[in-house]
Amino acid sequence: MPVIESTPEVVRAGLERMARNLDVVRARTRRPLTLADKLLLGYLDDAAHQEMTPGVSYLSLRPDRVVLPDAIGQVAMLQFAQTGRERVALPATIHCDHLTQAHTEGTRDLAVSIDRHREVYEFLRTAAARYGAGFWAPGAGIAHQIVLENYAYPGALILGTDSHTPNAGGLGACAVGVGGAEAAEALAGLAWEVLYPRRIAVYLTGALRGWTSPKDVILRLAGELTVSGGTNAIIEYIGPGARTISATGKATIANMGAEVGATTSVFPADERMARYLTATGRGELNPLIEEFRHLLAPDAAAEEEPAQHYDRVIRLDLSTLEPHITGPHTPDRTRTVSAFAAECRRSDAPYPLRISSALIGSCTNSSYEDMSRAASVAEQALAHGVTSAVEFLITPGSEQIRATLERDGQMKSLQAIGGVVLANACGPCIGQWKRRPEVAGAPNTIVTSYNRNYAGRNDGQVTTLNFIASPEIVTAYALAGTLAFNPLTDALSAADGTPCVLEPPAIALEVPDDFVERGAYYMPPPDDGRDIALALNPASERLQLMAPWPAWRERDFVDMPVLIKTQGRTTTDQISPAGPWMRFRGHMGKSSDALLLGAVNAHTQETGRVTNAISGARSQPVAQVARDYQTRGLVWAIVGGDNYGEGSSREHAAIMPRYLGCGAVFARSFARIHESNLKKQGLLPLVFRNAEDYARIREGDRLSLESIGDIAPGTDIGCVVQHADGSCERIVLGHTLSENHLRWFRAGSALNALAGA
Ligand code: MIC
Ligand code: SF4
Repeated sequence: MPVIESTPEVVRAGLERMARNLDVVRARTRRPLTLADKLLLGYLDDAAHQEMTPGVSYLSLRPDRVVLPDAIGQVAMLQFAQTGRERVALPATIHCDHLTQAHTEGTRDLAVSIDRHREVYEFLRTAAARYGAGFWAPGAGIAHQIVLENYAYPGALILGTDSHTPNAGGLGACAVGVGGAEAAEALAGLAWEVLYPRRIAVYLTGALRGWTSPKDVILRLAGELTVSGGTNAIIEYIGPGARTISATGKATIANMGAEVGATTSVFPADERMARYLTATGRGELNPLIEEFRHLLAPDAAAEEEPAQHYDRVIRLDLSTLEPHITGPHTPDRTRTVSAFAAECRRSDAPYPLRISSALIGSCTNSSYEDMSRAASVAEQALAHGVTSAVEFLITPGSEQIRATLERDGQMKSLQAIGGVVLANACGPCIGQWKRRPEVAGAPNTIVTSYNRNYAGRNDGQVTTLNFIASPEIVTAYALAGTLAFNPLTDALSAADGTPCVLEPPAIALEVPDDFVERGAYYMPPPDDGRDIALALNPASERLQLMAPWPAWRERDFVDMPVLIKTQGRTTTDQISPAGPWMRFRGHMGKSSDALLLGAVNAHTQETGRVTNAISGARSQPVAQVARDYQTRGLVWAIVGGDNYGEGSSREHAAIMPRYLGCGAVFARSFARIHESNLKKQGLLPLVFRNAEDYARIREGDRLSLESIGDIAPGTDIGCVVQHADGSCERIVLGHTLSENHLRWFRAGSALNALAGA
């Protein structure tokens, strides 16, 4: 059984394997390697024969570990159970983080959540024990933070069933978000397949100062790259500026690479990472990292002349970077806080200026350094008798960091201005947040240090506008209570009525000498778990065993009704909403009722409602219509716009359509993880060759794909669009299906193909 901890023996074996593989790769490529090249090609399953063209070849890799947060981890384990394997083939951990509610405060919320979700936690606990994975109980913290504290190290290749898995890039790991089926296959011992990403270099110079923090690096870049600019690319942060950022600051940047769609983000190994490893009790890895440092940084030639070796180079001087704020509703709508204050002071200011809540922490921003800087702002305010003007909530990323901040006083300062400490969990970041009655349903503004801000994300209310900034900037906004405040220049009113301008936060320690022990939240698996029964009640409404999807019936998809043509951006949050639906993540029948509930119907502009093309009934919930088509034996299609399925690795956004009888998804383009999830579940992701063809699809159209059996890698496929008025036209679709992906499609899913192999 694999050792779960990243022990020096495990790490050495991994790095030595990398070195061997890279020798083979170098002999074949004879070109300087970027860091991303090393971190991926070092893990090749077959370095001697692998095709290696960035942006074109699918790489077959052997990852080091798999991380399974509960939300998608449930489905990953249900799918792993389908593979018939006895034990996981590589180190894996399950984390209970997404389901925890944020209604009152941490201790109470945690107790209620444990009770409410007992059934799911029991399933995950028994699945971990039976199959040989480690189990982190509710209260331990958010998976990404726990991985950083315990498992990540420079050079590791980590898969996680969550789009923010790249957080571990802060410690030099190459960590990639995947769907549950992909994770289940890796756990079953199969190589993991990924499109060899393009390489984007962000060349950093200078050093952060004043109010500016690592968060601003990624907020600024999100504006430049947009939500799809990183698709199928690895962002590599190089240049002297990279070394000036703490490991946890790097983690924030890497975490939010998900917001620009990047496969992952990586940093070269450096002394800041060594410092974090030491503080988290893993200093014994440092000599090893030192020994293999040449594998953990780009070749000098690549760093010296990045334009020659990367597909795109963005230069950023940290010394001149200003604090940014982004939102609402999209992480790439970004500007400096100064420009934002000016925007908000205009007489036609577009947002409610009064802030209803300010939230700091989450998997993205709850490090020792982050919270120390936020606490420094709070302490300045306290000295002037100022406290938070609004509800101020703190979400620690883990129990280890929470307890350490409590021991060292930062938490006390944050509480003294009115901060309420929530559970160490996702809570308000993922719709588990219960708003106060006065803001329930009302248009309102929140500021957070989280990473996502899609409509409805935090509290299920599309009327909530979420603006994202660093924890210290969010704390300053909390004190002012209004968006019209410029934290850099404006004065707060002190208790005695005098004006007080906040100083930039004091320089903070990035790590303490040591962290408080992690507590008794971790359960290693027994040596042999085969006798342990999975806790899964067949009558449960929370969990349901998954049956294999039917294989393709070798019939063309003809006359497919279009279930919905979505308008604008369609995120996984819209295809498969979280909030109250999180409860049903382990039960496909139940969760499918929410299919596309948040998506906007391009024909009617309604959200989550469509016309039934057969019965003509208008304004029906999407899932109801899908079920109707399914009952009539019709295969149906979805039509989407650009970057369809952006956001999370939420596999339900692919499983739910599959469960209800979808055959193909047509879009102008796809987000990486979602496209891969569709393929894994045996669906056809197809892109309009001519982007304008999206506009040709009208309400009531039926789509017929020409000869599915002839689809081959790299070939286009025709489709006849039959309009309701009897006219028809032909459009052409492209795809990225490889021979292997087509095998999954024919078998009904990747897991079916695996079982049949
Ligand atoms: C998110 O941040 O959107 C989530 C919730 O963590 C998702 C995972 C999920 O939906 O289960 C993600 O990032 O992949
Ligand atoms: Fe949890 Fe939010 Fe982080 Fe996703 S982004 S893992 S929901 S804290």
